[in-house]
Amino acid sequence: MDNLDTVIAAFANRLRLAHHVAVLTGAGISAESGIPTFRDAQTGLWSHFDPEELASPAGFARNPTLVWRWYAERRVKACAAQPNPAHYALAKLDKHVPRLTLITQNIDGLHQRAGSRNVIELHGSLHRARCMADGSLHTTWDYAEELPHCPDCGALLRPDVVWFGEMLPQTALEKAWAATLDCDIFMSIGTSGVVEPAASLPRIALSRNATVLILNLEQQTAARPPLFTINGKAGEILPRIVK
Ligand code: BV8
Repeated sequence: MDNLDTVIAAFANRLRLAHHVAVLTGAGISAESGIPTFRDAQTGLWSHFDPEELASPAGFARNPTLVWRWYAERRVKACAAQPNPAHYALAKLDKHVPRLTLITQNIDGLHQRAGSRNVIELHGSLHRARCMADGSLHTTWDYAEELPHCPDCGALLRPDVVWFGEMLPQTALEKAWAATLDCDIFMSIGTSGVVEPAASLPRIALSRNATVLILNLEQQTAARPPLFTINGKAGEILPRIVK
């Protein structure tokens, strides 16, 4: 376990020389905004159900009302939440480096509300619904309806998120891969690195000798360049890295 200040200073020095920074975020970056992560035992979303139950096509087909109720509840929580210092630090970093590609697994929209632009949403968004008939996207729908329907054709709407067993949006995935292959610094923030294909991105960056930071609550704090790992809260650590 290395000294936290030393590891932060060493990584920040490399960040100052970066040409292209790629950032992958997961549920952990929104934890300090009060949004539960997936794997937190006491509050994790998955502590109440199996992902196949709700976040899957089969789960939706089995019980669309239950699934819509779950996403509607999460959308209300995301709207009520505020971006935290971690989101703002990444929005600020975007102005400090020549190029930054922000890739998120999150569907809460907090990066955009913190001012980040061109956010690559690998797993979709709570703030969009998709028509099951023609695939049209909708950013508003009748929130009072337990089973919302397309205002244009009347077909059932589904949340515009990627469920388990579903392909990720091709364009988003290609942009994420391209940034991972091109970047000289890759920052993985607040993700357990369980869900593929997002989980492979830091490994791909490391295999190409990019400097990689992994920041979550499981890592040991250590500087083993080009790999830096920090055990800490994103809302506390990122503002110290992005001065
Ligand atoms: C795919 C949207 C190709 C929905 C999500 C069998 C059949 C089919 C596929 C598979 C299969 N077996 C495996 C797979 C692949 C599967 C997968 O990876 N499964 C896992 C469970 C093993 N992947 C897929 O299905 C993907 N599609 O592969 O398509 C395909 C197609 C057909 C057949 C074969 C292949 C689609 C995956 C996308 C699923 N949708 N979200 C919704 O949100 O409801 S995933 C969802 O879970 C999130 O988006 C996120 O990606 C993931 C949760 O991960 P994290 O974000 O990391 O959150 P987690 O709670 O795990 O960790 C939190 C972290 O934060 C921790 O590390 C913690 O320490 C840290 N933390 C906490 N607080 C803080 C903090 N860090 C810093 N500061 C803090 N304060």
